[in-house]
Amino acid sequence: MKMSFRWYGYDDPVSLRYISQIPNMNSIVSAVYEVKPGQVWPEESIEKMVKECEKHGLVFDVVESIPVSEDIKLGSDNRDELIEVYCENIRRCAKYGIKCVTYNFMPVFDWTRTQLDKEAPDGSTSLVMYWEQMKGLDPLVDDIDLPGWDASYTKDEIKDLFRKYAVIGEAGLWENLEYFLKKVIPVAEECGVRMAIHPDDPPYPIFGLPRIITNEENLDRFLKIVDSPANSLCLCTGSLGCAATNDVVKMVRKYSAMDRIAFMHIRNILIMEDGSFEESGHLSKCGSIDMYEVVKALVETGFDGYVRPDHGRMIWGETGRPGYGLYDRALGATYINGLFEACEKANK
Ligand SMILES: [Mn+2]
Repeated sequence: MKMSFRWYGYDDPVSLRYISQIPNMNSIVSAVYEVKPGQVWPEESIEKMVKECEKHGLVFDVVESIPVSEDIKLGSDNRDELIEVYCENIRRCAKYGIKCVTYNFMPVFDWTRTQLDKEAPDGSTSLVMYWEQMKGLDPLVDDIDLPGWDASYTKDEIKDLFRKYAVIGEAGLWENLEYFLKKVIPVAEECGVRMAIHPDDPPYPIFGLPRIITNEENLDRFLKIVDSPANSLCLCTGSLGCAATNDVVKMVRKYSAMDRIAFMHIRNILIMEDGSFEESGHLSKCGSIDMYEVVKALVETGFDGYVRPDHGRMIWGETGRPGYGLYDRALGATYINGLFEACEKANK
């Protein structure tokens, strides 16, 4: 496996220098942030990031993400144009050494939480989603302002998007995903890039928006649309694990054996009785996912893709981007390194 770390670019309070000091750190996961979704990434921006990472002994070879425009997901009239921009971005990334591109196909919002700084008894804080805090909210009636929801949309734009997604539903979203994959995957294949779809977070409908990258049945369906290693998964244990019905370890073993996992997001979550969840420390005993079994499944199936500790709690007084501090993600990386070393030695 290749250990990696997400870096939000030059404004990120976590520096490349600090990231490079984490044992076994290899790859930087990042993106060009200065252009809007749906636009072509300037080559100089990609090249600059590659060089900046090189200075610190790191490789910028994973992109997270090239965002997919709502018009592609909705199948609007202008989608061909936007898909061509998308393909051009894949070509440009490949030219500068990117091997894996992560994206998601979630309508409107990348993820949903109700609070980003829930304090645990030990004083650490983390992201949570409590159904109690969601109860009674209706995006078509209320002004919903959940953390992480794109503030660039006006209230009316949000309502309009919700109506459009209600019309196309899950069936329409599948069709539009298929249309996208059939154009994009051949380009990725040609460039030697593995596209890695991130599961929906959480993996069930929120406010009636369709969600399709959610469970084993749907992942099977997704992988069959284009049966190629270039059409792979970013298997996020924390996202899929939010649904107690998902057997994450089984999914990891199955898709890794098929060589259809390009990227692993490894983090733990604690599912509560009512289905709410808290992002916990990485250790198995801190959450609902058995991390040892996840890593064991990867090692036994010969996984050689990218791994990153996904989110972390805020600990030791660190401030910054919720979920993306240095300290707890570094602890996560170290823990994951330890599990890999132990599983690899046992597997010899
Ligand atoms: Mn993830």
